[in-house]
Parts: sequence; C-alpha cells; structure tokens
Amino acid sequence: MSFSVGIVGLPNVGKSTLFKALTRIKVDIAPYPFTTIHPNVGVVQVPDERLQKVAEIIKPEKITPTIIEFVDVAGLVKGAHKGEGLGNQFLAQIRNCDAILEIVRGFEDQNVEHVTGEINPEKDIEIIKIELLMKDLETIDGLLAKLEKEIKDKKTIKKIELVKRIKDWVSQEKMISEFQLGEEEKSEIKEYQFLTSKPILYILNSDGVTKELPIQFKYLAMNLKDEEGFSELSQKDKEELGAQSKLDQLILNCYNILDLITFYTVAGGKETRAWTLKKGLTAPEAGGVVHTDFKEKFIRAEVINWQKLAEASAWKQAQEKGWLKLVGKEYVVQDGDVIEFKI
Ligand SMILES: Nc1nc2c(ncn2[C@@H]2O[C@H](COP(=O)(O)OP(=O)(O)OP(=O)(O)O)[C@@H](O)[C@H]2O)c(=O)[nH]1
Ligand SMILES: [Mg+2]
Repeated sequence: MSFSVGIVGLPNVGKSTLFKALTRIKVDIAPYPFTTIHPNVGVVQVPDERLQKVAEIIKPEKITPTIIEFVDVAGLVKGAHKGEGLGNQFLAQIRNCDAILEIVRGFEDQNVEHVTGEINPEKDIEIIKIELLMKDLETIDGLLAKLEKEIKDKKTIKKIELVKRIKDWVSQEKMISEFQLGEEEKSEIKEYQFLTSKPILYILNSDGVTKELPIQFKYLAMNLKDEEGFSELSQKDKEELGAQSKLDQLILNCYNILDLITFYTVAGGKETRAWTLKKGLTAPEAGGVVHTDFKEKFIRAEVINWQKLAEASAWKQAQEKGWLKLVGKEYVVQDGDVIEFKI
C-alpha cells in the first residue's frame, strides 16, 4: 500500500518543477499557465537512514525502501469549480490522494507570468482554498440529493443530518479538516474523500531574493528551480557545490502530516525492507501490508526496535539476549519496529 500526495496550486507556481525534482521524470515545464493538462504520476523512495542501519546489521541481498506517490495536476484558477481554466475535472484527479501539497509562488520573474498579476501568497492560498471548498460543496450537494432519494431508515436520516452539518460549515468557507467530528462520524464520511478533509502542507517557492513572506500558515520555504537543478547533479557534484536540497525534508514532512510510521522486515535475512503504516495500527494489520496472508493467518510476531537491534549488532545476538519481544494480535506497531511475522 502506498500513500499519495496531490500537488496543487495556481498555474505557473512550480508544481511540475517540484514533481520533476522529486521523481526525476521528465515532464513539461514552461513559463506559461496550464502547461500541465494531463496529470503526472510518479513514485519517490522515502529517504531513511534507519533502513541503511538495519541493513548494515542484517546484510541482506536486497534493500527495499518504502515509497510515496506524487500526482502533479493542472493549475487551479479562481472559478475553477465553475469551469474556469481547465474546469474542475482535475480536482477529481486528486480525490484519491491522501494529502495535499500546495505550492505557493514567492519568486519574482518577469518571464513567468503570474496569473493574478502580483506575488501575494496569502491571497493565492485563499483562492485555492475557495476552489477546494467549492468542489467539496458540489460533492456534498450531489450526495445529499442521492441520500434524499433513499429509503429513510434511521441510519440514512442520521447521515443526512451529518452531511447537512458539514455543508453549513463548508458554506462558511471553513475546511472540513477543522470541523469537529467524532471517530464514528469520520469513518462515516471517509469514502467521500472530501478535498478539504485531507491534510495540507504548504510550500513557499521562493528564490531567496524576495525575502521570506509573512504568511500565517505552516509552510516549508524552498527554491524549486534550484531543487530541479540539484536533482540533475551527481552526489559528488552536489557535495562540491554545497547544494543543500530540502527534498528529503519535504518528503518526511509529507509522511508526518499523513500520520505515518515506518516499520521494517528482514525476511530471514534475505531482504531488508521498509514499510509504511498508519499510526495506531496493530501487528496483524501491519502484516496485511506485507502480505495478505499475514493478516488472516497472523499468530504472533517477534519485534525489536531498530536501535536495540543495532545495539545487539546481529539478529541472533538480539535473540540470545532475549531482546526480541513476542507480541500478539493486540500489539500496536511503533515507528522503527523491526518485525518478523509468525503465521
Ligand atoms: N525564477 C524562478 N522560476 C521558477 C521557479 N520555479 C519554477 N519556475 C519557472 O516557472 C515556470 C512554471 O513552472 P512549472 O513547474 O511548469 O509550473 P506549474 O505550476 O507546473 O504550471 P502549470 O502546469 O502551468 O500549472 C517554468 O518556467 C519554471 O522554470 C523558481 O523558483 N524561480
Ligand atoms: Mg505543471
């Protein structure tokens, strides 16, 4: 199972530039709006020093990092939900993404048209927010129309009531992620994949010439054009140039907003592999990520934190020291666990 992140923003802000830097897939990048029409999809390995450390101990034939998927879509403009620009079709392309990465333009460049005419991150964020909200409103209206036609049992009535409450909230231009929902209600609406219920990470694409802009959002400032350049250099050239890439930081930030953890398997020494899991899941659920059989046929697992394994310096030593914990079905997997499943 891999998690995916949708890259959104106004046209010409550097979405495809980032996508290319991340995935090294050659995509169209140009100084005019709507260069991207069809979505670009690519996967990126999650940088992980711990995986390297575990591999140094296990000495496997193969090392496999975990991955994250990025989707680069067409730029959004004001009124996109009503069909402006490329319409709202592309908003559907990020519906299945687990999180949103929003690129905000902070760089000045006479040769790259700014669709609103001036550098104004806060205003741009507001435009995108409204478009995402309007798309959700459209989804909500469609859903309500459908629910109203259904037989009104207790469950449906409750659902209609919930969706109407969400509609009121969204109509006040507030994101669904900020709406107080109970656990049950959250799982009730999960299938509708509302865009504003997804976690958002903002990237301010700034060239360092324009000083950092005071925007009131949690964001990562980086220069995407430089990142694109760095991504084409060899490791040696990067070191010589002292190129400081922030891409790893960006990927790890995506991991964080998605509430993900990493666990490792060693496959009896053959392959050391990192896996992604939602925080709070149990050992059988982690098993299910590795192999469908591992979930149903799960009996128990041996678990050791990666650091403890490093301290033991070998799997066998850890075993002899009694550091391998034997856990059952209820065990909640922790970030950095190395797990050997027993089925
Ligand atoms: N000066 C400068 N130019 C940049 C920077 N980042 C991207 N660009 C340029 O801006 C233009 C648009 O970049 P793209 O990556 O195609 O932008 P986009 O957001 O994908 O645009 P659309 O697909 O049209 O929505 C290109 O000419 C890039 O080289 C930057 O940090 N500084
Ligand atoms: Mg593009």
